[in-house]
Amino acid sequence: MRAHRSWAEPWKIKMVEPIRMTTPEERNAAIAEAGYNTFLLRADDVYIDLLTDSGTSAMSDRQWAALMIGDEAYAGASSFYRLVDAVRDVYGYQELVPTHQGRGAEHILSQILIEPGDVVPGNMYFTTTRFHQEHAGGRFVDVIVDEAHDPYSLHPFKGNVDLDKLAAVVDTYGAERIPYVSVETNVNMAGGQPVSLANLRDVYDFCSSRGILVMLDATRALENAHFIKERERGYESWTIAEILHEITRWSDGATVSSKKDNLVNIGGFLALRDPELARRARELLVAFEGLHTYGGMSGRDMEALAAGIREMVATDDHVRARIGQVAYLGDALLKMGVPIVQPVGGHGVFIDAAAVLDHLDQDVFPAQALTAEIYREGGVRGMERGIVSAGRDPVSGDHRRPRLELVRLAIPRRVYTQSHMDVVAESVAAVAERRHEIGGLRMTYEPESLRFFQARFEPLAS
Ligand code: P71
Repeated sequence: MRAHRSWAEPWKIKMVEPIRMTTPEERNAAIAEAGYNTFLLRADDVYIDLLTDSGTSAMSDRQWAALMIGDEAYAGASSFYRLVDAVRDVYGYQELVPTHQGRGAEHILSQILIEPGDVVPGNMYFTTTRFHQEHAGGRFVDVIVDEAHDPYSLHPFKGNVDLDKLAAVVDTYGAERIPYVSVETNVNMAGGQPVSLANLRDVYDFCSSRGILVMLDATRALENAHFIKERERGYESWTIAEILHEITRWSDGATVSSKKDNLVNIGGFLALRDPELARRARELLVAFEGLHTYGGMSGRDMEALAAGIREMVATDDHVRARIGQVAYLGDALLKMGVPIVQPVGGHGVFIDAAAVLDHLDQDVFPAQALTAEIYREGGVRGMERGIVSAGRDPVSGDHRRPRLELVRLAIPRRVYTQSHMDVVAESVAAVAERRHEIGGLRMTYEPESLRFFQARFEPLAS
């Protein structure tokens, strides 16, 4: 048997949705109108939409069929119980607190566990996660391995927690000021980089012996499981379903945005082991999200979600093809000489904007400028993941200056073909070729929090 057989997606296409290529003039006008922020573009003006892999997946025929049997009872819908069963079977958590999406779960978790003055260590920040930790009066402290901040380190598990950094945080603040450690699987802001099972186990041992909880952000745990199977010794012959169980085993609970791995367009949940913590979460849930048996989702949302959770682990080929497509785009860009975060991660390709636009200072928003240019070139929509996303320090009010200044091209699941990926690579390469003509931006409108969503910019006079 050959070592590297070629592979293809384990599905075929039954329904298509037309997309339209715009003219350069239309795109110039659209991006100016959007204040050079791709979040403010109309989707109709986008040709290939790689803004996010969140809520943009194509559902299967089974999931669409599941929508039809959604139970819309206000309380105790059968769809809710099917979701509870799916989460128990696939993730192994007994207590399910459904939410409208991931940030709803982060809000509830932060409110039940964080007291003002607390510190929450985590393996790199995520925007909404950190927002809710700060909103509850806590402070996030980054304890990810140094390699995560280096776009070119080939460390196989750049999402790992640095145990020495974690121990130093516990020494400084004391275990009683640390309600939990927040561990994200396949770390988004690092480029979709995995955590190893050995590291998850070490973190859990360290924390549980000090009375500190471990809460996963298991939003992309499936994609993390794929990398464990490929890269961590001892797991080559495990199924993805088995590895996923092993990931969640080393935790006390998890927040999940179901808009990613779970193959639905909306939904999320908080899952816990401790029934008492779950009781407190449900108390808040009814005020902020909805009754504890729907939490912001309709019956059909929960039904499609339950089906998506089972489907994502039904065959290992699903996640292999998904990550294979991401790797295909990454390889194409590398061949064309575009600097990207390596190893290529799970949900998208991250372009090193600081390297492409090395003539620009971080204060003139190189990743924001490059994202806008990539849209102007080929109608491809990406997202800034650099200084704009990092926001300002709540105490000093200065820009936080992340070491990674990236453009993310996130790939929706089961939506685009290999030819779309070729077009994306060609567009990015064309922009990289004329990189010296690309100037910086000035921020003309800055929201107070989560500014990247709605900030507006204009080109600096060159
Ligand atoms: C992504 C998103 C969606 C997003 C969120 C904020 C800014 C821009 C785009 C959402 C995540 C995520 C992780 C690891 C929690 C959430 C929030 N990601 N954790 O990557 O990646 O979930 O969107 O369902 O509320 O485009 P939510």
